[in-house]
Amino acid sequence: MRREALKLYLVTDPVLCADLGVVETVRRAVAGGVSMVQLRDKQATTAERVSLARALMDVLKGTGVPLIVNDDLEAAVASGADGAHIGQSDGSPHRARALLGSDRILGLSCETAEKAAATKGMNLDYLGLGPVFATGTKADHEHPIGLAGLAALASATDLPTVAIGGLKASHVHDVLAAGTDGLCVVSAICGQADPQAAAAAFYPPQTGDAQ
Ligand code: TZP
Ligand code: MG
Repeated sequence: MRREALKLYLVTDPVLCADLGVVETVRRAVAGGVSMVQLRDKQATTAERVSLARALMDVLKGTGVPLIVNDDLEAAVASGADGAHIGQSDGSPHRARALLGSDRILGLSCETAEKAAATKGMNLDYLGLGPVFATGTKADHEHPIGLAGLAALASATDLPTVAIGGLKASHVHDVLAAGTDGLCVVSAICGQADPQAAAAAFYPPQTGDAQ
């Protein structure tokens, strides 16, 4: 995968997206510059995830924005999504890679530098690092690592990395300066009245940029 795909990684939340819906939220957020999308729905069945993933792939067609499915390897494969993301307690990355095949993207969450360093040889495409800050979006999240912790985790791996947890547009500079490739967000875009503007706020055009 391209490292640049991690610049602004949107993780969907069906509750926060209830007003517009997940599909419309993604459509607008991608128009605002989201570079990768993860379908995350803890309550859905595999069949429901497959169906939503297919609807999202329709919206993403031609944009070059990859679709990743959280946790559910079966749904990732059955839907034809671009990859899957797993956490430390979601089974072995080796098994996930075997199920996904070599062409799909596989990401893993890491909360400590030890876990990030231990990913060598796991055949992963990227690591999700965090939570950087405390967040109400994930009830059972690990202790926040802060920006200094983020820098320590990022330097423990050569893999592309994306930071997650309590991140807003105002954090872009600090998170990239910590050595990561981008920001992964839920509530900064999901549930916002204007997801396109919310996404565009992360990387506003610089003066002199071509329009
Ligand atoms: N994993 C670690 S923190 C988190 C996940 C899924 C939630 C991040 O949500 P938000 O709203 O961007 O803080
Ligand atoms: Mg998980």
